[in-house]
Amino acid sequence: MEGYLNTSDTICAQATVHGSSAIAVIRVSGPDSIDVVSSIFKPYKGVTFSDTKSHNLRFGAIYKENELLDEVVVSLFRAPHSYTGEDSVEISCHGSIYIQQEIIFLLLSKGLRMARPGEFSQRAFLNGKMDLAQAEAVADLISSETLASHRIAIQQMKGGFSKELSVMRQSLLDIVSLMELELDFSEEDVEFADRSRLKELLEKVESHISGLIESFKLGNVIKNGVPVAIVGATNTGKSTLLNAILGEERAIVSEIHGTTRDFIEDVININGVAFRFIDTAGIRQTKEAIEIIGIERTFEKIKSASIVILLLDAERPDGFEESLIQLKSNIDPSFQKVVVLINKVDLNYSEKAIKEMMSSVKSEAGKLNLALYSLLPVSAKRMTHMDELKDILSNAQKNVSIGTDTTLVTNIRHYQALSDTMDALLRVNDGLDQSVPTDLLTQDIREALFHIGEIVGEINTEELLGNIFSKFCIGK
Ligand SMILES: Nc1nc2c(ncn2[C@@H]2O[C@H](COP(=O)(O)OP(=O)(O)OP(=O)(O)O)[C@@H](O)[C@H]2O)c(=O)[nH]1
Ligand SMILES: [Mg+2]
Repeated sequence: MEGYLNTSDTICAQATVHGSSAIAVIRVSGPDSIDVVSSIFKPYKGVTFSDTKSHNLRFGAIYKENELLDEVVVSLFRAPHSYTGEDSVEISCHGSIYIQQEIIFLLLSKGLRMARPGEFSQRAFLNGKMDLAQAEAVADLISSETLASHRIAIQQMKGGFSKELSVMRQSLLDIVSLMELELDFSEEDVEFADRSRLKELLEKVESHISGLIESFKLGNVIKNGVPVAIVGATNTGKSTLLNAILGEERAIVSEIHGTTRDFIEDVININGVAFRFIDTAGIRQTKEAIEIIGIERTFEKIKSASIVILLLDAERPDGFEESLIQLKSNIDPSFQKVVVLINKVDLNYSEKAIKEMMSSVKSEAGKLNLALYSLLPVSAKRMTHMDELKDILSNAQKNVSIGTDTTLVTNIRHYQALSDTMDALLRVNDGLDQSVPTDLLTQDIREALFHIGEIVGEINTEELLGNIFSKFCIGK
């Protein structure tokens, strides 16, 4: 991670994906950007490149040993009015792999250095163009694949989250400065800060922070996909269902019981929300060591799912009860929804027979006091009712369709820092109740401030920065 705080040299990297494309962009940033690009690029008309005004485009040629390498368009941004806050240049060349490589080689031969992953954004952070939470949102924005995750990232990148944090930070600073004033006058035994007023202010901040901590559940789900576990006895058609939903042969299907040993997962987008489907090992009594591990994992996957799809086999109605009992004892109805599917109804069942199966499931669930979000007969093999199933899932996650100004915490680092902030504030709360001396209380508030500061990067270490920015792609 060495050198993550060093911004004195000039870096370059390809900003577009590797491989051939119509156009590719090569990015250069740092004090020598303009001089170095001037030495390899000649505009066709007008002033030399180094005399170009900021935010202008120039059309011209790049030569390699007097041979035309490419005709390119080059944009120039002078410090501090650029993404990184430094002098920056972007070369748009034709996207052949050869041209891209040769331009990079030319730049390196003039003394530039290849950028590390995320180094452009990291420089933007170090030059005060954005805070750490915003810089992290840039990475989230690039990797967001659904409307919901896009919205969260945009909101955070525009500074919505940072603003909320700064309001809370200010409240805490107000509180702590009142208390510290009190300490200065401690001999005179005055209380500038009315204790009940302090408590009120603290509680306001606490409820805000606990809201943000709570939002992580949803935020995480949006970022990584709503986890949907497909569970049931062996051979009920779980893997067939996964394949039907994904529209590809992702999991092995066979008539042998216990085919799926380890869970398999994949993400698809349903109405703008990512769902992560997890096919699990079928549940049955077994002595087979590997299968036992697989079944243990099934139970773990049930625990972390937002939605659990229980698959029942129409051919084996005698197994319905046991499956429902097992499910009931493994879910938490306060946050998990259960969708029960009766599978294989393509096997010549009359409508009456299907209805009977449905009502028997309903009555079993009723006896167990197990709330079913939905109950649906399907054929995974024939892919019937798949659109209906997707609508059911989509509705079950309605609250995931978030507005444009909602703040959701999606980053585990932020979640951790908020939890640490909360712990410190709760200590202050207890301290106020127990009339703990003011200087100890202020210490805990200072600690809370420290953890909030960690999120936006007011407190940073080289190691932390290296850790965050190394997860970016090169060129960003
Ligand atoms: N007729 C019919 N057969 C199905 C249907 N869905 C699955 N099957 C068959 O049922 C058998 C088991 O399917 P799988 O998808 O492997 O079942 P599973 O639940 O993943 O089984 P395990 O991984 O062993 O727990 C296969 O022979 C499938 O072709 C269906 O809707 N109709
Ligand atoms: Mg399977």
